[in-house]
Amino acid sequence: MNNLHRFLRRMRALVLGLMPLLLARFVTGAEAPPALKDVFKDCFPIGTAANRSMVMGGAGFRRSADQNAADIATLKFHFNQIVAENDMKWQLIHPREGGNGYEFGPADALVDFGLGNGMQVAGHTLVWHSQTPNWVFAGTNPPPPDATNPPPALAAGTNGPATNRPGRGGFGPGFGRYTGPRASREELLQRMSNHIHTVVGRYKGRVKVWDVVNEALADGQGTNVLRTSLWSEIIGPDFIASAFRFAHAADPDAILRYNDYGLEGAAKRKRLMTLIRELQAQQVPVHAIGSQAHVNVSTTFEAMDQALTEIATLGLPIHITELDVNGAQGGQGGFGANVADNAATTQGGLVADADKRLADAYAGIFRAFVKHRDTVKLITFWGVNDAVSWRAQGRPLLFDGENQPKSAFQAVITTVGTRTAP
Ligand code: 9MR
Repeated sequence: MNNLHRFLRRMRALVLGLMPLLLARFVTGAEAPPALKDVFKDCFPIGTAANRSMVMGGAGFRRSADQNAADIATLKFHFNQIVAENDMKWQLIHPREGGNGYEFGPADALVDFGLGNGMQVAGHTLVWHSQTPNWVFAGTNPPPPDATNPPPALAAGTNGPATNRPGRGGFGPGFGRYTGPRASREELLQRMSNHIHTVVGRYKGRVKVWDVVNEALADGQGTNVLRTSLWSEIIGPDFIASAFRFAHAADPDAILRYNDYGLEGAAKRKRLMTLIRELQAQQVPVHAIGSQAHVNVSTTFEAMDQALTEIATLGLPIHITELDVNGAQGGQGGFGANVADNAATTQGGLVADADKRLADAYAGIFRAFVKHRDTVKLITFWGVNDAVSWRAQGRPLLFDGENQPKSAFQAVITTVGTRTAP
């Protein structure tokens, strides 16, 4: 009997001692996952958009303080590049006119957090039709007699009458449909110059890459190259060239990106090629193409391969800037990323077999990134996990709301093995 008791006591101690290990294995299903940044270290940095609470701590939008702490741990473990999801947009960093009109706190915190954790930092975004306060476009003085408003058209800009007029949400929630007296071309260029010099100048040498102009291309099947916006209407199509020249003057060492969505589609890509070739012909300092890649679970290796192959002919590095893969039924029709359309593209529930579809799509997409690793110089996800994603209902990321890696995570890390000699 004593022997039996001794044996049972020993067994109990053994089981209790092994419990943490057994539990860890049971909970995670395997050993701790490898860090994405390590898996792809020979290919490209792996980054993410981050929100304010992740770099400042505390509770976040839709997240308790504990959940936010877990999000931060995932961010630090897996990613070696970071960009502010919102805090460098004009509306947030420069809400009021004038030198005292800036709010740098959250952007400063993001840059400090990124550099403090050994991450590369990107800046998003300097000039965009959305999330720009009305004061930027408002005329404060009557235009001088020689003001050019409206301006001359770009020679090869091929912009006919507008087909992409700002409509519902055209300039972003709460900042749209500015209908008051407009600034002159000169006045708006001056504001753009002040903004870019101040923001880029502040982070010079620390923010290495900037989205200088965001989403200037038209959508749809029309013939216009550019979207009609207050920028294009007041300054003219050359607002793009001016923005890049200002940014280059503010930090000659920064990598300057043109950033847009939907480049997986032929019509949008054609517009990109036209725009960038024209900027190149004019010696405008565009250094990289930012392809947002807000794609969906129907996206194939072939589609991504073709897009990257064509974009690469511009001779510039490609950065994947806002990657997510929408699993919602409403999002399977295209690659758009207008904020105003987001409700529709996340409706209808998830597609059937969503987890597997997501894993298959990510595998194909990453296989294409790895194949094009000589051109694709950066991959940035648009959020750390599904819970904080702008498309949360489409469950578009590699980690679930508990920061557990999904099967898409496993699918992605296996693609690194598809590297072949160039
Ligand atoms: O994810 C961003 C969301 O939190 C904001 O409400 C929205 C408007 O500022 O912008 C989202 O990010 C967009 C990015 O800045 C530009 N490309 C499309 C992204 C998704 O809308």
